[in-house]
Order: sequence, then structure tokens, then C-alpha cells
Amino acid sequence: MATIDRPHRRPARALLACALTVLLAPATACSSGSSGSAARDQPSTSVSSTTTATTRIGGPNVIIDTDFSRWWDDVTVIGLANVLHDEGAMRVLGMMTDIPNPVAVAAVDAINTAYGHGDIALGAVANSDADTSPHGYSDTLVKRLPHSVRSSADVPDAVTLYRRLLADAPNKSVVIVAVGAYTNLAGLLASPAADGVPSGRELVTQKVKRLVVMDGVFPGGWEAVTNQKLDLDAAAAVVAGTADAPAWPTPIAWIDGYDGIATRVGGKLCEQTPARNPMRIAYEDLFECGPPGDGNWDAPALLYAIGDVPKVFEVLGRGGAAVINDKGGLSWQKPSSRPDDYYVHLADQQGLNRRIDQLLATDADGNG
Ligand SMILES: [Ca+2]
Repeated sequence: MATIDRPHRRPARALLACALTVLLAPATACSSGSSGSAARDQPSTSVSSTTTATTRIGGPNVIIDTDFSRWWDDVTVIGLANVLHDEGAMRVLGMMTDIPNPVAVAAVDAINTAYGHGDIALGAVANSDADTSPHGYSDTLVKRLPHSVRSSADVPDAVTLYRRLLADAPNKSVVIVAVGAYTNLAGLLASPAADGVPSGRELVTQKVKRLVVMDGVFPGGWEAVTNQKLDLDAAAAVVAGTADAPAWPTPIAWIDGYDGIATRVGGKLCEQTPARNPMRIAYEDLFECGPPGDGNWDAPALLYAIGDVPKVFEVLGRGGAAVINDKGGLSWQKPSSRPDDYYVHLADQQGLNRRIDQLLATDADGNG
């Protein structure tokens, strides 16, 4: 099992890789301790022969919430959403950034514009002008590609945009794909009724079909990693609720750490795509056209969320739900009072990787 060992990896990301290394190979030492409990309930490794993407017209209405700035998979989820929108497999309602990098939305706009979708609604997390998160590839994308959004000052705050998009959506029609911090989700839940629009909790209950979250190491659990660590209080509000309000009110599907560590994709972008391709620009910035230097957790989350290549995924844990464990991380508790939650593992890693690579190499004209 590969580990994420690039020197610039942030501790939480490295901790996730460490957790997975221990769970998949229990004899491996890890400075954060070890747990063998999750290894007893590994997903099936059976391989499906059917990995062709399903074809549909329209697809679900999707909002993406991303910690876009530094990680390869956040770039890919934006690129894939553009291609899948054009394929009719999904409809992008909006994209939210959830870490304090004011340039993040400008870079997302640059990618969308490159695919011909510069009109996609964008929202930025409150206080993104604090500018306290590393910019990573966002500066490179903004420098290399045309864009009309200059910074988070040019877009609404994410909670305001969530409320607007949900208010306009049909009931139970929206899938939220959360591949970053929980900050915007918690803010949405806590938002009061205003201007004739119901409270955030009511809006979510009425309009959201499912929340798909990338986080956790299920079922055994681990201490807080990656996305949860970006905003622990917000994560707790979504997963467990607060003293004043219950947890997220719709079904939740969890794409966990197991789903990304071997999802190594994009390795042929520098051969297959022109220099202006936004996926290639980010790949070059991160990996200098060498092999993929990181796994990819966010692209699987999007593909699962919209029902693309469904046979590569396996649904587990029904009847249970994610909880905050005694280490402050996420574990799976069963039984649960949440009947519609589950987590998703992979049944066909190679089929997943092939589909993502195909989508990454597809350009704005649908050629790939
Ligand atoms: Ca992410």
C-alpha cells in the first residue's frame, strides 16, 4: 500500500495515509498509534466486469463544496463536474469553496471558464479574505487561465448562495458533494429564515436528497483527519448536532479514506492533453508531470454521488451512522437512529481509475 509522503503534505492528510496503512497492514508501525478493529470488516475486493459509465439525460442537481487550493483531488472534482455536466450526467447548480483562500474561487472560475462554464454560480466561505490558507495551485491556475472572478470579494458568501440555490430547486432534488471543510454546511444549517426563505435546516430538509461527504475511515474509525480537522466544530455540528440543534437532517453517504489512497489518476495528462488544459496545469504544478504523487478521494465522491460507474462502488454499513468517537474522529456506530446513512467502499479500483482518467483527459469540446 502506497503512502502519502510528499514533504509538503499537511499533517492531517499524512495522518489519513498513516491510518490507512495501519488498517490495511496492521504490522506497520505508525507514530499516531494503531487500530486493528476496522481491518476486520474490509470491503469486498470482488471486481465487477461492468465499469462502463451509465448514460442518462439531466442527472442530479449537484452543489460541490471544496477545500480547493492544494490537493490534487479538489482540482479533479471541479474538472470532472464540468465534463459530466456537458455529458448530461449531472447538472452543476453551484460550487462553494470552504477554506480562507480568497483566490480559490478565482481559480475555480478559471477551470470552469476553460470548460466553457464561466457562468457557474460560485460562493466563498465566510471570512475567506482572512487569507490564512496556503494558495497552492490556485495562484498558478489564475495566472495561466482566463477568469472573470478575481477573488472571494466578487462572489456571495457560501451560505447565502446555498440558500438561494436550494430555495430555487425542486424538492428532494439536490445532492451536495462535500469534499472539504464542513464550515459552509454548518453555517447553512444554522442560518435563520429570512426574506421569505425558510431556515437553512428547513431548506436542507425540503430540497436536499442526499449529502455525500468525503471523510472518515469506516467502520473502525480513527482520530480526526483531513476534512474534519479543517473545522472540528462545524464537523461536529453536521455529524452529531449541537446543544441547540440536531445533526444534518437528510441521508448521508460517506466516501471514506479507503476510497482514495490507491486512486492514483492523471499520470498521462501531460502526454494526452495540451498545455492549456486546466487539469494538466494543476498536475504539473503538483507533480511536475511525474507519477501521481497523491491519492484521490474527491473524484470518487462525485462519481458515486451522481451514479456514474455504479458497479465500482459497494455500499456498506446500512443501519448505522457516523459518530464522533472518543478520539474526536469519526467511527461507524450501528445500530443508529439514522436509517438511511451508509458508507461506500470500492469494488473495482481499476475501473474507477480508468473512468476518472478518461474524464480528466476530456476537453471542453468533449474530446478525450
Ligand atoms: Ca478536498
